[in-house]
Amino acid sequence: MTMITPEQIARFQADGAVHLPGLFRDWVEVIGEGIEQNMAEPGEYAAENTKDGDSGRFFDDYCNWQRIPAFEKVIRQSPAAQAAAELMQSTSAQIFHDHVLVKEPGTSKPTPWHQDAPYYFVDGEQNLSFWIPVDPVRDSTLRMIAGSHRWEKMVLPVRWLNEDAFYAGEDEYLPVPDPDQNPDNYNVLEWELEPGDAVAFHFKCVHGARGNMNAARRRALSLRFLGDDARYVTRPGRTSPPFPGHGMTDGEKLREDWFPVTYSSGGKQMN
Ligand SMILES: O=C(O)CCC(=O)C(=O)O
Repeated sequence: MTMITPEQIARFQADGAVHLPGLFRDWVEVIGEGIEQNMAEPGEYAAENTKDGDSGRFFDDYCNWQRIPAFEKVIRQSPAAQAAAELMQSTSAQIFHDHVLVKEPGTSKPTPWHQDAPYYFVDGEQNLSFWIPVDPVRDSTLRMIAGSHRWEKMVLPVRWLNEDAFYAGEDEYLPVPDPDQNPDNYNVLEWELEPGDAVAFHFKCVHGARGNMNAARRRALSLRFLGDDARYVTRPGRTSPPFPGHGMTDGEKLREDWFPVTYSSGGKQMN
């Protein structure tokens, strides 16, 4: 049985992003548990993304699914992997990593506009992230530039805290766009979301988010998947996440002992 409609696949392929109402409806509690465990026991990459003068708290952390059972359960047992394969038009889905992003009430810090692809050592067109909130989300929702996954050049990746360049060689990249200053130049997609909805988006789709100046938390889990054509590619510096000691070289498929294939269209979820 398919999980995703032909219309949703067409939207994802055309815009680089699509809203999937209720896809993780039955997983909100489990994801919420995982986020709480992650925040209580942060990993080595956990970061606080506010500086002096910013209000609130913007916490993020990634690559914890092997030690947080709730995340492993969502990755292996929820609709995520099959839905990812269908949207990517791939015969398989391989987990790349989990990413927790929490903006506490009154957080002024926006998430800078960026593409995920340049931070990653992954090349190819079959990839996606699901951004899954476990709180109702209104103006602090994810914002996507429709069609940016087809731009010829990648956008300069920046560090979230100071917004300075992530790699040397700035000229290789497009400058970071500012759709709010130039609204006529960009088609920005954004959706009000309920807990358990998801936005699926391509690694090259430019996205960002406002701060969370509301009275309620904005907790989200991103799950990132790779399809058949994903290959290792060297970037100009240490990637994010870095996965030290991975030992892969250009053109290789990502090693399955670190990045398991969790769905294959031989029909099944592979636990
Ligand atoms: O949660 C956010 O504010 C940003 C999320 C994001 O950039 C991502 O999931 O790739």
